[in-house]
Amino acid sequence: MNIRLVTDSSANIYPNHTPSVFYAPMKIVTSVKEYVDNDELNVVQMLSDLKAYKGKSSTACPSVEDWLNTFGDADIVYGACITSNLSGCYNAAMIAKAQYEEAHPDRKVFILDTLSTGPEMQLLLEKYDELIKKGLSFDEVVSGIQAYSKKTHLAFFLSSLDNFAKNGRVNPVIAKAIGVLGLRIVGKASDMGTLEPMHKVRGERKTLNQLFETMRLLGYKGGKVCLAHSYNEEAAENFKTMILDSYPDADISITLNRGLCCFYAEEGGLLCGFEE
Ligand code: X90
Repeated sequence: MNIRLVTDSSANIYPNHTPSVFYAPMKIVTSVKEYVDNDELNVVQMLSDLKAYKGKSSTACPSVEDWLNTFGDADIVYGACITSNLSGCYNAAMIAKAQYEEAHPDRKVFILDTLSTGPEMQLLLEKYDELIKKGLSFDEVVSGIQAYSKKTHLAFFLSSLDNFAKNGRVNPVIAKAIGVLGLRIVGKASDMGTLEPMHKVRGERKTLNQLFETMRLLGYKGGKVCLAHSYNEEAAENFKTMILDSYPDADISITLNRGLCCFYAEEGGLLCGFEE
């Protein structure tokens, strides 16, 4: 039985990722160039291009065909998608699922709308792998992942909401009120799968404290954590140390955001996916 895990590039999957995951790339688009968020993308170059570029920029989700490519010829496909409340990604994946199952009636696809993104998706993909390795049936894996996804969360800090506002993915009035130089926004993915800003903070120490406080409020008690930063390894390491001070046994990993998350989380941002 050929089983595949699939996701989109907002889950920050790199070559040789364990477990093995196939991903459909998002796109970052300007009037002069289209950046495909795949293994060939030079994110540093893209960010520096975008800094110099004064025009409009936006993003686009993978096409149905991109999704079908990730399915390959698997008998069973399990997927995790960025929140359907901010992207058409889930919708495209569900069309791909319908086409795939119609063309191959003996094959099955399940796509989870994670109502989140980035490192929370990474946790979900790792859980899928665990459930598959237990030898569970399709229905058992599906109910297992649905139960687990109710116990995982995403908290973050960002240094700007500009790209969210410009792309109509957060209220521009809120974005403007927050867009003061030097301030960071600490927030969470809401239960609806939207961005919920919660606090404005100045200074790294205060930011990390507020982020930790937010995690605790959401029920964090020492479970697994995935951190994903936009070229801010230092904050990620400091935050890891802060969590370990309170929970020495916590399993904490750190990854670098790929193109899509770097575009929205902007340079310096940190995303934190964790178990309750
Ligand atoms: O379809 C598309 O064009 C992609 C749109 C993606 C929009 C959201 C990207 C989020 C990246 C930023 C911080 C966390 C926000 C959490 C909200 C659920 C990560």
